[in-house]
Formats: sequence, structure tokens, C-alpha cells
Amino acid sequence: YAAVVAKEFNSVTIENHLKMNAIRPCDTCWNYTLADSVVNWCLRNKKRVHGHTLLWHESFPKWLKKYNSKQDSAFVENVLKEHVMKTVKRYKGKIASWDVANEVIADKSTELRQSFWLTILGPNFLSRIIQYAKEADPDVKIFYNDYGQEYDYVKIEGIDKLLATLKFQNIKIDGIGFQMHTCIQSPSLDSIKNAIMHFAKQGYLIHISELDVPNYPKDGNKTMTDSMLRLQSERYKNIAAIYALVPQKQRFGITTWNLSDKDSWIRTYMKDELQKPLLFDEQYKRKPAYYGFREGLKISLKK
Ligand code: 9MR
Repeated sequence: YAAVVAKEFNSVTIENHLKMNAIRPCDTCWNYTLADSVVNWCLRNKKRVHGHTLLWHESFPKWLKKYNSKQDSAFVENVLKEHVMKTVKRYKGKIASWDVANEVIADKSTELRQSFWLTILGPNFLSRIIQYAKEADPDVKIFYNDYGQEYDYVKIEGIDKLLATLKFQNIKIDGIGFQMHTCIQSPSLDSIKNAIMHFAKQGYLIHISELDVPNYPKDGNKTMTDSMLRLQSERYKNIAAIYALVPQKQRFGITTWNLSDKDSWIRTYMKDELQKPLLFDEQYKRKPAYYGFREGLKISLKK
């Protein structure tokens, strides 16, 4: 695994070890052991590390649940502040960019997602996370990461609204993360292109942050065919080619969500065990998807 990462990639996002529930397993403990070891490996191997993520409703530490009344808001704010400042400071000079928040906008709405953070801290919690992160490391690049921009125009409107609110408060975001958990059939390439260019035109850095391409719909026929693997390869190529339309200095990078098919969250977390969503097979051999992706990247590199 490490040999393939060392050879093929120049940037790493740590999938889980930097999430709040991983770093704060209990109210009196902090655990940076796993994150430290990956960050140090990356630095030894000259990889850029992108931080994921300071806040996500799904990586909520369970022990915090009991502080769920408005009277707890000062305490909760302090937990969040300490988490953000301590974490960003610890990796200052090592992790230069962070997904400050992940998926804070509700589905099919332009409003903030209902969450513990919204209820206890009110709608400006994201502004404060960004301020804390900047205080801990003034040079850090701030990303807002979400899914669905490429197929849901309402999500784009929601992000625009969030960005406008932050701008009004004089708070700067550097980039937008498009998770891009996509599939072979949909959405259309035009839809992907329009979503990416919508934010590129506003000057943001663009990170395709969690790319993967499952082969068949979740409840579809699970027979894997060569033609599916070819279509998957085309899809990777086309996405990399669309990325070439982003002005070069705004291309932060493309990150796939883990390395080989057997490492994918789609198999473990989604329990869809026959999918082959990534660039490398179970033996860490390059798949057709790898070669398609590389073709697409060559277009990017020419521009
Ligand atoms: O891939 C991650 C999986 O291993 C974890 O169990 C899961 C819960 O922490 O998170 C997965 O990654 C998610 C990412 O952090 C945010 N975007 C959606 C990803 C897939 O669920």
C-alpha cells in the first residue's frame, strides 16, 4: 500500500484519523497517534497532506451528546475551539490546508443541516471555526467540502449562500472540495463541468476531494463485466479532462477516496462488496481506470 502511494501520488488526505471522534474519543482524552504517524510518513515521503476534517456531523464524539442544552453552549464552543486550535497548531507547517467543515448544508435545501452544532452554537459556528483555524495557523488554506454539487443545483445555491454570508462577515474561504462520489452513468459530464466551473469562475481553488466511480447502481445487477471497467476508465478520463478547464493556479488537486478496490468505503461502510470503484485492483495493480485517468490528467498537464 505504502509503496503504491509513494510512487503514484503527491498528495494525501487522511481518510479518518483526523476526524473529531478519532482525536477526541472521550472528554478527557486526545489521540493524535495514528494521524501523527501518517502525517510523518507523508512528510518523509514528500507528500502534501490535506486535512480532513475539523467538523462533520457524522464524526461527532458521542460523549459530547449530553451537553445538549443552550446553557451548555459556552462549554461546547470551548470544546470546538480547543479542538480546532490544538489540531491546526499541531500540524502547522505540516498540514497547510484543511476541510474546515464537511457537509454542513442540508440536502435539497439551501439551509444549514440540522445538527448538534447548529442547535447548540447557532448558525455562525463555521465562521468561528475558520477564525480559530486562522488564529492557529495564519497561512492555512481553508476549504469547504461537500457532496452533490455536480448533480444538485440546490446544493450549489446553498454553498453560494454560505459563501456570501462568510464574505459579509469578512471571512475568507480559499477553496471548494467536490467529494465527487460519482458513478459511471450519471450525472452528465455537462452537469459535472457546470458545477466545477461555477466555483472556478469565482476564483476558488478547486479540489476534487474524494473521487470514486462505483461500477453499477447500488441495487443493480452486480455482475462485473469488462465493459463496465472500460466505461469506468472513460469516466475517470472525462473527469480529469473536465478538471483541465479549471485555470491552472486554481487546481488544488484530485484525490481518490482510498487506493485499491478492497480499501474503498463503498465495500466496508456501504457494504457493497463487489464494487471496484478505484484505480487499483485488490492486488494493487493498475486497472483500466488508472490508464483512463492518466490520459485525462495528461490533458490537464498540457494546459
Ligand atoms: O471513507 C470513510 C469511512 O472509512 C468512514 O467509516 C466514514 C465515517 O467516518 O467516513 C468515510 O469518509 C467520508 C468522508 O469523511 C466525508 N465524505 C463522505 C465519505 C464517505 O462516507
